[in-house]
Amino acid sequence: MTACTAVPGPAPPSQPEGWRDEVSLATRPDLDPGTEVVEVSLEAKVVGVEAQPGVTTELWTYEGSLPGPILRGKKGGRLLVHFTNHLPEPTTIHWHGLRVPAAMDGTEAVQTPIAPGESFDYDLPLLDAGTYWYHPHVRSSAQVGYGLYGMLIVDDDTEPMHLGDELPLVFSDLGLDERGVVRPGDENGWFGDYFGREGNLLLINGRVRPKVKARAGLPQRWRLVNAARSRYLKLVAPGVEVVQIGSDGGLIEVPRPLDAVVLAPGERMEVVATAPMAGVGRIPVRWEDTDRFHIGTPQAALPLFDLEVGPEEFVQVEPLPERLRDVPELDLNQAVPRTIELTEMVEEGVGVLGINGVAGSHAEPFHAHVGTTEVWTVENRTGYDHPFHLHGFFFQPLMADRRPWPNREWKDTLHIPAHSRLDFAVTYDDRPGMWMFHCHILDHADLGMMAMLMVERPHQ
Ligand SMILES: [Cu+2]
Repeated sequence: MTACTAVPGPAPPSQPEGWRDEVSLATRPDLDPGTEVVEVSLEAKVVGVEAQPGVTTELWTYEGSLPGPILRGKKGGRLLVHFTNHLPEPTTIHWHGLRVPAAMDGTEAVQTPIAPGESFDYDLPLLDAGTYWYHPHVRSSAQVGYGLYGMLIVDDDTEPMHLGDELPLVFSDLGLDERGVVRPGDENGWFGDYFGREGNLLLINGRVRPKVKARAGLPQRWRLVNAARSRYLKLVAPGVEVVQIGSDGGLIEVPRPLDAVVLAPGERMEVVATAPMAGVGRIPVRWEDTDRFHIGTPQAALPLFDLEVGPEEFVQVEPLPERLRDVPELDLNQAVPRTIELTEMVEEGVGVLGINGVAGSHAEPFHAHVGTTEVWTVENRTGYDHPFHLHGFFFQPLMADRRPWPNREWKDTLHIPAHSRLDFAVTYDDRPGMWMFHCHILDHADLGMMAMLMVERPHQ
């Protein structure tokens, strides 16, 4: 606990010693002596990683670790990343969720991919506190599938309260053959893209079924990222009290109790998880199938990690505040409507995915203006689910009557169920340039469910 008190007394309650050792994530040394700027070097390279006990698998990594190191800065500060590519092919880094200048967004629309042996400096203003992640935006389904992803946290020193002992959790999967060799990123061609490749090995912070210790009754603040290329995450922790406190863009307004954490690829969530007093012992936290194809026969549940609840005595802690944050409601009076359809087509005998009937690779960009607010209607015209991701700007999901969700939050990735539509409102702040939007089942993006949005200053 970080709470300070002048009154001497017993030590504050704490999680068991070494409680998160098995899921620790690498960090990078800060090369800048000041407090405002965090400056790190980051290399992408191929190394052998022991993802399964006793089996070394050659993976594509940031700094040799799976996931990549946790990068961390402060709201109002800057993150400077000196990136070098030692992979066998070009790459970029996209900073998922950060409101960066367009030139720093890491897509091929704004930068030439960084060739093997070359370097690029990413200069990232940190405007919003929250849980983010970084990954390539070149051949992203394959490169993410090979191991390139990491968490990025932006802290807010003015956050009023201690919400729990922090546990960053990066969910991903890995497709390995029987020898432990990673499967080709383009395995099974368009068919693999169409279904979205799901790895057979489920990982939490790069480990198979690690152990996390917990003290009964003492909250843990889980920061969750779904970094899988195509797999949805439904996380079920039986008996554990789980309350959502954050979303893609930082804290939500009011804590929200959950039965399960559901994250589409690309989404983040922060929850406060409290192990129960009763049933001290091992709680298997599991992955469950969301049946994104609506087949009706979900896959069997799989273990993710074990929560080991120790016998320490229960200590009463402060309840969560009733209100976490104010998220301002966007003014929709002058809002411009925009309709986007997620579509599938057949071209030359194979299935192709697209936006408004056009595959991304040959689409003209959409246009929007700085300073305007738009209401997007995203309509999923296919028979399966897609997570819709808009680069560069947070949006506010709306209800069917176009009022905001009652418990407002900022999103950048939104699950759009099959044959359904969702509306959201977005205001373009002054960061003109070329942005992308796409399905975050990265195989679907590669198959064409991707488009560009040119945001221009008026009279430009
Ligand atoms: Cu999709």
